[in-house]
Amino acid sequence: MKSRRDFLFGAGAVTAAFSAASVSKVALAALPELVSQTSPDTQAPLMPQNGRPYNPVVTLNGWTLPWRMNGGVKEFHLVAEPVVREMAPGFKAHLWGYNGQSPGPTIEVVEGDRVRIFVTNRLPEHTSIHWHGQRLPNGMDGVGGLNQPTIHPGKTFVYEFVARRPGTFMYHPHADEMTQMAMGMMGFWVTHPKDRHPLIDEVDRDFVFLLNAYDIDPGSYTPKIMTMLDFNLWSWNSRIFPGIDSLNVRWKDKVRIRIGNLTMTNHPMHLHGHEFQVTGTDGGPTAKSSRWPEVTADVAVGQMRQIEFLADEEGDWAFHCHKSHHTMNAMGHDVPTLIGVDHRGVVKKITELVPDYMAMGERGMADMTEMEMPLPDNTIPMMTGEGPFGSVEMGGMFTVVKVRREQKRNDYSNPGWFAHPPGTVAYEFDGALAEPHRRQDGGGHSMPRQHQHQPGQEIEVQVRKPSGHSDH
Ligand SMILES: [Cu+2]
Repeated sequence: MKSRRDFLFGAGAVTAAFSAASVSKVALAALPELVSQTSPDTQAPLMPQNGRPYNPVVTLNGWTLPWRMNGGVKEFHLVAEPVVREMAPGFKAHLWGYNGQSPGPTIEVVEGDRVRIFVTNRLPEHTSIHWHGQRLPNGMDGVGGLNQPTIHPGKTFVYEFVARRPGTFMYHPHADEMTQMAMGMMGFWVTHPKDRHPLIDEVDRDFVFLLNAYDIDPGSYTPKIMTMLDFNLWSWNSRIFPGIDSLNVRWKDKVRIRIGNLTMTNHPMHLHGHEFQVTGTDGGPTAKSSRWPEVTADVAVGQMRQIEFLADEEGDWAFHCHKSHHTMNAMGHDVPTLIGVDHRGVVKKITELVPDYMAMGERGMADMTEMEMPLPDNTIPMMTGEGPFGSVEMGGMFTVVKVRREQKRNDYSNPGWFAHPPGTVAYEFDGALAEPHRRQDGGGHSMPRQHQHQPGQEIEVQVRKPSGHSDH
């Protein structure tokens, strides 16, 4: 666990240097310190040093932005800039983000705080920031052209408002939005309640992350910005499994996970081994009478959901988007299904021309996890991640919630793999298998089969369906 001091002053973690190229000395002196972060590791919660106390959140593979108090106002400094984000070990993407990373740092405040945010634009084009879900004066809402002129490259704008209601929010540009969100510009915002709130429970662990998606061809570094739906990297906080940290909790902890969706499709978020309740949306905490147990909650485009559960089952529990192609990494989708196709003959002919050619998919796709085919530079196999029993065969929007008896309170470190008590792991049956009984009465009693198939005259379906892939 890193202390706040390590977090703020650790080697390489912080860049206080400020390019003076575009800002005058006077303006520079008035700006809060610029804090930047480039490590993709989940940073320790930022314990509040002043202002009203609260229990801070943990941003998955991210961090919380420090602030300074100035005459009773909490001042933050966001810098919109190109960043390099390691999306998984061995795979880096050239994105746009804030303060060194995509997504930008989480902003945490308390209900009733007056907040002033300086936004410096170091992008090659204009931008703005919309504070998604906040009650604020219209001129602070950040829609370029509607509420304010856009922030041109090199300029710094100031947003100021009172964080009026507690809840879970996001920030993102509202200028050239498709490009800037496809490039990774977004961040999380949490407003903690100032007193005990009848609909907001105190929890032991409070995690946040954004769902986001990119279209980066294998071997390249920059997302395609014109993509509308057919993204090929499905990520949480611009990380893809196995680059997504596990959520480490103590047995019997009350756990909250806040999820925001800034992709262009919905994501049914599914937790194994526990039931949770949706306790909040972007509209605020939900009424208790509206809550019911779930194991999957859909998070639609532009929505926030906060889920809560009692972590009362020990183990390593999968937590993922239930759209199965969102747990795969970069791949081409325009390929016919080859399961059951014997293509040994054609493979022999092709390898005479293309020595590296490899047949794929004739027994399913699991072979892909161990395939030895050379990958282009700067990409990642589409399913990967080693578990204690072998490959997990997952990529993208997947991680593990680790529930441990021996985990210390407020200790977020990874406890390693779960040690299963003897006799609690699925095992191989090695007895004799009986021949199955097969029905002999055709289509059943109400609709008896008219003709029996003659041996050798079985119908074989040869239809190939179009395999286009564009809808999510
Ligand atoms: Cu999904």
